[in-house]
Amino acid sequence: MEPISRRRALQLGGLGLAGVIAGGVGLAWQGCRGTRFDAAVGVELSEPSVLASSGGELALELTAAEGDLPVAGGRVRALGFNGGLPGPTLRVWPGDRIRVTLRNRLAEPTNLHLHGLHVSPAGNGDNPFLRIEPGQDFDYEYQLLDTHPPGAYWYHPHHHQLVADQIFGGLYGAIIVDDIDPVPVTRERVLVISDLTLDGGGRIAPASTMDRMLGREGNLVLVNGQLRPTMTAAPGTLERWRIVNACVSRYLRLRLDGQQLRLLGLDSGRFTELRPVEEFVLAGGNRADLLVSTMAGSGQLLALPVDRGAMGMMGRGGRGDPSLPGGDATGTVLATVEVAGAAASQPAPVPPQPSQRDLRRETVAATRTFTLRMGTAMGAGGMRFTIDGREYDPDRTDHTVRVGTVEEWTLVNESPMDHSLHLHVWPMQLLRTGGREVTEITWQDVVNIPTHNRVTVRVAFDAYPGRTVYHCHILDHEDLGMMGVIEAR
Ligand SMILES: [Cu+2]
Repeated sequence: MEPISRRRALQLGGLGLAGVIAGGVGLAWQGCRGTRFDAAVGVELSEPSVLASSGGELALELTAAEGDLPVAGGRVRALGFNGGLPGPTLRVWPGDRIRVTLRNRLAEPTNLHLHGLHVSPAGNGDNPFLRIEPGQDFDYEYQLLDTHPPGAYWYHPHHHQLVADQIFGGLYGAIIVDDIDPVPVTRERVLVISDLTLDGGGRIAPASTMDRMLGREGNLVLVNGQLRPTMTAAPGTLERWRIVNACVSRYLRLRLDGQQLRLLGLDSGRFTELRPVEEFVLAGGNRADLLVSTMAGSGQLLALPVDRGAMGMMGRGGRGDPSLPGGDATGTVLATVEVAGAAASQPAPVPPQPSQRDLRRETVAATRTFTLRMGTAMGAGGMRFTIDGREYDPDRTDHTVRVGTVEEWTLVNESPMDHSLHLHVWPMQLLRTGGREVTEITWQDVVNIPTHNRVTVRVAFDAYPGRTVYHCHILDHEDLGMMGVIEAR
């Protein structure tokens, strides 16, 4: 059977499950693996296994390998950590030491990045320059500060030019840094949201040049590797959902009608005040710490379309082409929520949260501007993805900052589509985005920079001398060169 085109895949994605089953993908899937997608839909949500620290340490092995992994109720030839997609959830406390033996059983080099953790980038820490060859093992070690912010983080490979393929293939997992002062809830869930595209043989489809330029979006959006699972609860409970956007490029505009949603935090740490929301957007790499107050009824967790401005890049003018990422109007059902039965007893109210550090009150030692652009490459026939006019070079240090200082950065997007900026090791406090002042204290480690717009952030380089990277978290763009090197001294 012929592989379906990207356009066709996107159309199928826009039609949702019914379209997939009626279309080429579902039939091919059925023919090759004897499984249909709809057999898996509605199954209760399962969560990755949990590896928790004890006595101040979490020691584990992560084996990256290809295999026939359980995905969407069937078996898919994919990549996984320890045979799972997602890999195990790591649970640690502030002050813990994490020791990971990474075993590379892939056919290509890889490495490991702990996304969002405020840990050293040096040596065998969160070092994106390491290259672990096929068949090799490597011992990573990460020491968390006692003051490390609680929250949801995640891990994934970070070997330049292989990042998007290896994450699209299935290599990711969640990390939870637990709260010293716990939030009283009825239950917690970890929701790792990822997307992938299967070819006619039930394998992960390769990305085309156009996929990479737009930022590939898979035609199946999964929660913990499941397709449209169900979550059940009694009314009157309080659930805490840790949501990770592990998609390579897709932005998630999440909405769940019929339930009361409040954001406890985004990326790392917690807001001083809970933020009631009807919907919120997670760019690739962002995480939400969400409180759900359950109310009787059934509803759907939706990923609504996000216009990343890909159209402008296509030179077609205007937005909303349904054949392009985010162009469909219907969105995708990620999960069903069924709240029924006798009302449960309410947990104690959420206690007031300590104030987060506010860099707006602090002295700025230096200001910098980072400009993200796309341009036509001479002779190469492709598109260049640059920061400050340069493509990534691991041997070049683009910026040097002083440990112990606060800086103000202006992130400028001079291209016809949205990009994001992810800074390793040090989170960023948002000051202004798209001309709008951010009044509440908001810390993120991935920040969206809208097309032809700018964002101002402040960064506290309070610890950790060493070299690391900043890059667009549309990971196809990172692999195409939209990344730079920063050294803290
Ligand atoms: Cu980008």
